[in-house]
Amino acid sequence: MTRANSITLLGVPFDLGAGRRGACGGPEAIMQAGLPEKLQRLGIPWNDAGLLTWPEPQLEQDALPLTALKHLHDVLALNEALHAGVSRIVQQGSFPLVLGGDHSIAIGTLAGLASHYSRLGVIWIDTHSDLNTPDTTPSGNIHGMALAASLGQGDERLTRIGGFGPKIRPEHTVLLGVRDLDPGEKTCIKAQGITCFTMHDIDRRGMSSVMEEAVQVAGKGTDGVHLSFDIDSLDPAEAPDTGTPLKGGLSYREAHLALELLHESGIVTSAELVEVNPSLDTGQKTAQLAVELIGSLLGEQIL
Ligand code: 4U7
Ligand code: MN
Ligand code: MN
Ligand code: MN
Repeated sequence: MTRANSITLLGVPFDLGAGRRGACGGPEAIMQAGLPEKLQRLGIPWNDAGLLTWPEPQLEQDALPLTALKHLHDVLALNEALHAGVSRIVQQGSFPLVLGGDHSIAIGTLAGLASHYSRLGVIWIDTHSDLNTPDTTPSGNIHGMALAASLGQGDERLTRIGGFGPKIRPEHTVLLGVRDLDPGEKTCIKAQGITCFTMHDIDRRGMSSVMEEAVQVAGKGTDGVHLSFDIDSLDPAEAPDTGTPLKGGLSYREAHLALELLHESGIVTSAELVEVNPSLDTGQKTAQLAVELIGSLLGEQIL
């Protein structure tokens, strides 16, 4: 929480960017799991902007072939509204903490932020890189394209949410926790020169060293840094309730350390936590984890 006088929570109950339904229940599950009490205990001034609402899309979904950009019109309508919602929070001098929802909502979050920060750094903690475009996507699910769209790659309707784009630049973008890339995503990371710390890098170097470099890359020459945290970056043993779980993820302790180090760095000016899917029915475990991780990001300490 740098430069902000408070935190503002904004829930985004949206899941049409994902292949599986259910992440729309994420914001309520995270609140129910005790986020208000956590913020209270930390003594951080906070507001609740509630759950975002957005207009029904103008075009019928079935006017589009359900192949390369699934539910495009819903994703567009949601992200235009989210752009405005996040922009308003920054305008008020508050720190936006966006609760998803699937990761396609990052397009609107970044649009709202980039309308205030002209050189925004991004730390994207995720199993995946979300760098697909309509030409490379194996699924057509837009949550797998959110980072690409924000960098200006792919369908123009997605890259120009808020009426402008790109929102961020590859040299200020850091991926961390990556362990599943599609062929087009690998090409994109190399071609664009995006800094990418895979699970292999974290195993070899340790989270502390990797995060130190991530903070340098995202923080150098930028006027704000956004954390986009996909809960599927954790190992499914810790975070089972998510749409695309994959073994070999961050441990509970690595994830906490990452967020503690980000807090210590003092560079983070906004955050979102996405892909908690409570409908997958393993109780509250994943939502509780989300609350604990947010605590670390906001400065909760052992001693
Ligand atoms: B998430 C995937 F093919 N790459 O594009 C795709 F493996 O927001 C997964 O990171 C995307 O959870 C996952 O559909 C998107 C797939
Ligand atoms: Mn993601
Ligand atoms: Mn993911
Ligand atoms: Mn996922």
